Amino acid sequence: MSSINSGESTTFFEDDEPEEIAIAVMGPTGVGKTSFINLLSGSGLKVGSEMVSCTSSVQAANPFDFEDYRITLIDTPGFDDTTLRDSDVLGMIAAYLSYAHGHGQTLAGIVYMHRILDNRMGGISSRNFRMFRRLCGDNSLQNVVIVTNMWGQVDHELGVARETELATKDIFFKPVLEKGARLARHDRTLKSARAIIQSLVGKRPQVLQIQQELANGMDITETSAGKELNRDLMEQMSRHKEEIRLLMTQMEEASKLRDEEARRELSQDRARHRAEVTRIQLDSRNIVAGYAEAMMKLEQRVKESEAAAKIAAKKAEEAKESNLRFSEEQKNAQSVSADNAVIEAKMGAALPIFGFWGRLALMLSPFSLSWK
Ligand SMILES: Nc1nc2c(ncn2[C@@H]2O[C@H](COP(=O)(O)OP(=O)(O)OP(=O)(O)O)[C@@H](O)[C@H]2O)c(=O)[nH]1
Ligand SMILES: [Mg+2]
Repeated sequence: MSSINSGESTTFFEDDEPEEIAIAVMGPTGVGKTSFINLLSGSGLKVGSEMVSCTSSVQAANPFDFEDYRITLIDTPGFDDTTLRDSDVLGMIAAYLSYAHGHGQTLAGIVYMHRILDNRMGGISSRNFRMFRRLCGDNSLQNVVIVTNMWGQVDHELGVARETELATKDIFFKPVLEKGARLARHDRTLKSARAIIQSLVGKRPQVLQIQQELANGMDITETSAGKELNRDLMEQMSRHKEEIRLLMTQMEEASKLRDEEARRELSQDRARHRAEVTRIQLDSRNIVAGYAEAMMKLEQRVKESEAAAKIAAKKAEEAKESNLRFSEEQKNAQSVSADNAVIEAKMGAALPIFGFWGRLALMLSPFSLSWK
């Protein structure tokens, strides 16, 4: 602890307390975001397989100390999740960021993950990256590291050639690298993960475009990310509609030729595309509601956690007092409920200790499996 003596009074400040910062991790589903976060923070957030999406909400890992900082890593679901609608993913990310900004908090950095084993920036990768660009805007790119991983799964020379392509082509990462983002490799070791974090700590936190837009009173559909999602959904829909038109022409021909089997197969195909059109329509209509619902749930859960923490702390205090009063036998009988109260009270005790990000992580953690 240091002190400043101003003559009349002495002000003490905690210069040995780590500075609290938050870093978000984004990228397509299954790219290794949660694994990266667990490695650094020692958390046990659930990791998925390559086939099925795993992280279904914005969740924060246990804060960990790194040099002079206490870091909270924020895990996010990817767009094109196999179980969530894109509108819900946008809603959850936007709500979390907007809530933080509303409380005067900004991210110190963002890690965007990309699998080097993907032989090109396919549909899912480029959609996620476009959404990421719209969420961040240009001003916060200084605080972005694009991380390539899964190097062990490609021939090294091929990986290096892909990395060069990603860094030098306009359709890939070149435009963001020119505006201050950096490219780094992660080889699944703690050393490389820490080097990535090292390059972000100490950066001046920046307001992201989506935070600024929502703070300016924009509706989520008016934000760049909201517009991009809608545009993308409409594009997907017109592709399906085009397919449906084509299939209908082919069905007519099959009917003329009395080829019943071909007609049935084409009809099944058409039903599949029609189902996709309905799904996309619902997703598009859900953009406003998805955000509103995520924000409402987040605020409600923070409120509930704060209230529960207060009650739990009081209960634990009471249990402690009554334990002291009762005989040894009575004390034993009470110990189970007292233990429960003590566990619950840990949250009550911890809430005032952590800073904003740690508190938010703690408050949402009992509920973080899903916001739905
Ligand atoms: N080879 C290799 N596999 C990895 C790496 N990181 C993660 N994986 C594997 O990739 C799969 C997905 O990892 P997750 O960490 O769940 O990926 P995620 O991005 O959080 O996925 P979602 O939560 O679905 O968005 C798991 O089987 C991991 O074991 C890596 O650096 N190298
Ligand atoms: Mg995950």
